[in-house]
Amino acid sequence: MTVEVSVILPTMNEEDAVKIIIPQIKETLERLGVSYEIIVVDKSTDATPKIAAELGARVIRQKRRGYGDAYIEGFKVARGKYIVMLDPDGSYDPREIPKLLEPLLKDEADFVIGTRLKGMIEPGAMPWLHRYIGNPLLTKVLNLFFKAGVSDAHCGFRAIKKEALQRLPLKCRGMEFASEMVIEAAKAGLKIREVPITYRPRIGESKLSSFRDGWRHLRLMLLYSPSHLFLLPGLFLMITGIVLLAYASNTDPLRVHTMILGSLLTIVGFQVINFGISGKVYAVREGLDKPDKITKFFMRYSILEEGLMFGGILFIAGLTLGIRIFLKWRALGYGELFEIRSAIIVLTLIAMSIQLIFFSFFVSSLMLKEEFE
Ligand SMILES: Nc1nc2c(ncn2[C@@H]2O[C@H](COP(=O)(O)OP(=O)(O)O)[C@@H](O)[C@H]2O)c(=O)[nH]1
Ligand SMILES: [Mg+2]
Repeated sequence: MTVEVSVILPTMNEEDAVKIIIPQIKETLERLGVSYEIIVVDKSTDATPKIAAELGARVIRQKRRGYGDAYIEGFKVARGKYIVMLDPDGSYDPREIPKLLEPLLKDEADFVIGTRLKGMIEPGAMPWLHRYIGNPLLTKVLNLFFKAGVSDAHCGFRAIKKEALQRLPLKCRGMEFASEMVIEAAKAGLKIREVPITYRPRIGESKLSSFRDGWRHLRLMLLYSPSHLFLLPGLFLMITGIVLLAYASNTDPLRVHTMILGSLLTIVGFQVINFGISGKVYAVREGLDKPDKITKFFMRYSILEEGLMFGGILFIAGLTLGIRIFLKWRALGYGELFEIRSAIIVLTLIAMSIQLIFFSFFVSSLMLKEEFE
């Protein structure tokens, strides 16, 4: 018999909840008239797996830990053309499954995600910290970085076409899996549809740890988006630095303090940009990211020679200015000298030139594999 819908349920000590939820899922899908299977991926020490099996679910014992890992294991064995995901903890109403399936069945979407924030949140269902801070903030960052266009990135009530799911390289083992799935769906260009749903107080204890899991979502988004992590902050630092240097370089000698700050920001900003470009080129080489204009520019054979040339020019400029300071000092009979402002420029130029030279070698070495292929 072909299975149309696979419902995957991750469970960690949910014995009181699965008793209620699994029968509701069965009833809903039977009424909908589709063939289905219920897969419980379990990491419990209580009677959850036993109860689930008695209720007709296929129970897989999870070897590792984690919410993401549970789904990854569940996906491997799911046979349905459509996959439904939900926490079987009483917080999501299985009777809303048809609402999530409908856009898939009508082929209006590849991936459907519930939204609690545009739906209903019953009193006591979501802590204040998640409702007004964690969830909206992390969802905003996700939309800004990855243009996913969702209003509730952490909603665990989802439905997706199996064929679309297979295109997503999902790896996260923890709760941040929820973000990863949305990020990869957006990157893969899946048609994403949101459906307002109702969120109710869960039965049993939450397995989520607000700060640790919140940070894991943020960490993932930063690591997956080198341009937001490196390029934009790097550019900001460097531009601020250059502006400060220009503002302070040929006026009041007391502005050397401003120049020191300017020099620091310029050098550090330049370094952060170098890291960002290297990171992006690496990600493209490893197939984790698609090349954009910037990476294409840096992934050329001659980037080493060009980098060495520009690095050399910066170095010579710094050296020339340095020699001028030295000559001035010699003319003063190696006596008292106040050339700190020029010295700061020398320092900045030399530091940047050396960074640029080694950056060029580094980026080129990332592409060695390509050259020899
Ligand atoms: N198999 C498995 N399930 C887990 C694990 N961690 C959490 N879960 C389940 O994943 C679902 C989501 O966790 P929950 O505590 O409800 O987090 P919240 O909905 O974000 O508050 C629940 O059904 C949990 O029982 C795990 O390590 N393994
Ligand atoms: Mg839950």
